[in-house]
Amino acid sequence: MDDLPSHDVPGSVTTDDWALTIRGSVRRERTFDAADLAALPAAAFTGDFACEAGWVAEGLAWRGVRVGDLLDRVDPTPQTEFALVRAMDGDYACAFRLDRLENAVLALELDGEPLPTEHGGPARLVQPGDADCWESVKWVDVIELTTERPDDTAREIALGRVE
Ligand SMILES: Nc1nc2c(c(=O)[nH]1)N[C@H]1C(S)=C(S)[C@@H](COP(=O)(O)O)O[C@H]1N2
Ligand SMILES: [Mo]
Repeated sequence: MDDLPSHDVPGSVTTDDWALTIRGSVRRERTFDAADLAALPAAAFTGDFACEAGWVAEGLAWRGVRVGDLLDRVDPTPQTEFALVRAMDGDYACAFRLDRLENAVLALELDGEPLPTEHGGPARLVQPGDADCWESVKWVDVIELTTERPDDTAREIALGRVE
């Protein structure tokens, strides 16, 4: 594979006792720890990752769980149409339509190893199809389901770095 460029790990990223919480417009809010996720069916795909800034990392093998499998377990209310995927680095968050997020993978491994913290470990959102680079949220810790499109920051933060 071509390596992903390494970016700094912000100080607010903590991987000890990490868990993912899914909350908002759901009937059964839940927190999944690493063991809970490991017990779910695995989802994997290999693809290239291209950043808006102009670089491409080829042939990355991601493995984790399909987000749709997680959402099934929290029972979203029928009015739920969107989600905000939040990260541990401050205000970074990305909004998705639910039908699109369902097909994304919450990656826990890259190229057969636990996902390195430098690349978003313990958990990073990855999209098997076309996506913008900022939609691949690193250090995911909360998914908030909503009925209206939530405001987000990811695109602005990412493009602010590209200029
Ligand atoms: N939480 C979080 N996720 C993020 C970002 C970020 O700043 N914070 N940057 C995004 C952008 S613009 C890119 S190109 C990739 C970079 O991934 P890498 O650091 O593994 O190369 O992460 C994406 N996910
Ligand atoms: Mo990017």
